Amino acid sequence: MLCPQDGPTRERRSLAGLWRFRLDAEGAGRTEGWWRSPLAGAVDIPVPASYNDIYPEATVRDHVGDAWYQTDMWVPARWAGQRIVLRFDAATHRATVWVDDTEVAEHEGGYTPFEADVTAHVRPGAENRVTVVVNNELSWASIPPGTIEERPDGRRVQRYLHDFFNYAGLHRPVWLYTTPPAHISDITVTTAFDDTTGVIGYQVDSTGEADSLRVSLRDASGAEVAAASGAVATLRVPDVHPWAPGDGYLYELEVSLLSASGEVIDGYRQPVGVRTVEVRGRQFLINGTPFYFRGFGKHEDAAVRGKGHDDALMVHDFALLEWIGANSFRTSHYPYAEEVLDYADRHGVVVISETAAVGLNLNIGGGVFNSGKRVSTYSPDTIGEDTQRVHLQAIRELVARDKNHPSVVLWSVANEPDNVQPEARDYFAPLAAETRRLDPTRPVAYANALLAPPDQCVVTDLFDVVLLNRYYGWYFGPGDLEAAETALEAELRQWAETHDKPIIITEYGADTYPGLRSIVPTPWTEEYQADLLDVYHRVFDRVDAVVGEQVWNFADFATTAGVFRVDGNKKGVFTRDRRPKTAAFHLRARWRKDE
Ligand code: BDP
Repeated sequence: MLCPQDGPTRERRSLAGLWRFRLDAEGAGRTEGWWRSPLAGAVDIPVPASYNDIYPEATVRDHVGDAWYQTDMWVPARWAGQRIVLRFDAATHRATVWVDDTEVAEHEGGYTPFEADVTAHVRPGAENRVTVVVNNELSWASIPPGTIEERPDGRRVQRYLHDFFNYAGLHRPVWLYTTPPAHISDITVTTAFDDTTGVIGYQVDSTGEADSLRVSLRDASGAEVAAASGAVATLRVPDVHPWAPGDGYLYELEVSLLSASGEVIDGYRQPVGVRTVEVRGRQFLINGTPFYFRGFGKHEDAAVRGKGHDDALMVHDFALLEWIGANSFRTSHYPYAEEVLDYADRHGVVVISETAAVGLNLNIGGGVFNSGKRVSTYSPDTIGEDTQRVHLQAIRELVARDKNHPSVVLWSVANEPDNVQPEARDYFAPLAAETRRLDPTRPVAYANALLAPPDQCVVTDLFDVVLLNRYYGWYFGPGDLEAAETALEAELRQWAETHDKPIIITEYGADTYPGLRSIVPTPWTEEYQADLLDVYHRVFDRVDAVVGEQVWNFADFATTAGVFRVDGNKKGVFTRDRRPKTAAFHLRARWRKDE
């Protein structure tokens, strides 16, 4: 799926700013037709942002149900004759959109874009009303899943099994943009090497009347290095400059749709990073060279804006990743804004791109394990066919959006699902197969929780890489780092012996209250977090199959209230406002030791 872009044949307008907003817990707006007129009783709401923390009422923060957004947009008169598209980069978790009185789009899934051709519904040279109803309810048929508890006093409370706050709203930019009626609708690029020559395959999909198609590949200085014609072809670039970790070198593929007289009907510029990814035995290779992941699981999370995309925060976070010596991160636990992937592409940061399938496990709730007997996760009334159908669609939309990003080297189809019950195989086999069918160029994985050691997990063989989230010394044996070291090493060796696959530790860490200090090992102190990371690192360095370490978490983040959480999850190496804890300096010393 192509991002909106400005260019000689295309123009885009951001609809960022203050919109009108009204909560609708009763769902009255759908029956009363609130899209038909200016929203009554509306307040201002910023777009993009989560709405939850903007106003100081618990009814806003904990709202369950519909929330209405509305704005008026001027469509330039000069756009007459163009194809006009309304695009939402994200509406969490589902939305219906109207332009004036006409419904133009409906979308399920809170972290991938959707758009509608609104040419027939807007009036160029006039003001048009856009109304969006965003719904944040989680169910067994949503990704992530959840349930709603009806309280005797009439309140509806959203319950979920993941450990981050259920922020909702229009989290990412909204665009109105044009393409010519005949236009380029999609581009797929694959890259390989033939010795030092880059081999770039492309496929262009287009819609409407055109005579021919031309592509030109330019290097970073703007010089043409290869050209071809036709919708599908291969380009060869001698002495190619590869995209590599730490070297975000990008070429630009300019695609032009031409008329019979050679006039450009539509043009699109697609950045291209030439790199390969391969899993060979217990190694993860980028451009044929073993790669070791250093970094974090992150969240899109900050004060006030919640999960709202913010360029200032994004650039700052990347600057901190560089400061600390990280070369990678996982988009735990949902696809991040595409701006983040563009930035990672341009700066050579490696990304594990994850779907929003988190909490598919009735035996863990937000990192906290059920005690006693295991319950059944997969059933017709819980994680079942409906969940799987929505999950498959989430994978399709993720691959469609991220397939051309060189920074993305691995798909993670889920975080900590129940992978012990036999039904897990039936659930995951089609997901792994579909991900591979959609993208044969990248390995596929899922993040495994401690409940499933290698002899009990029934799905590891379906995937290419073992991703492990481990909490020895925290949830298991809190305070006992010696026991943690022994147990971690024993388990990692067991994985390495059972499976000939690389292992990335995608989570390890400890909640840490900034400023709490202690001489003796004491959970929640800054020293304990730093010591725990040091212990894990010693073990990683002793087990060859470990090809990566991603600390949980980059920064403290908001989550559901509970006795295990002090104003959010505090496993951040940085606080929520991005101040370093002691562990940050330990990581920096390790990750930048060769500099
Ligand atoms: C893991 C989850 C992650 C949690 C973390 C924790 O993958 O989302 O935030 O535990 O408990 O189980 O901090």
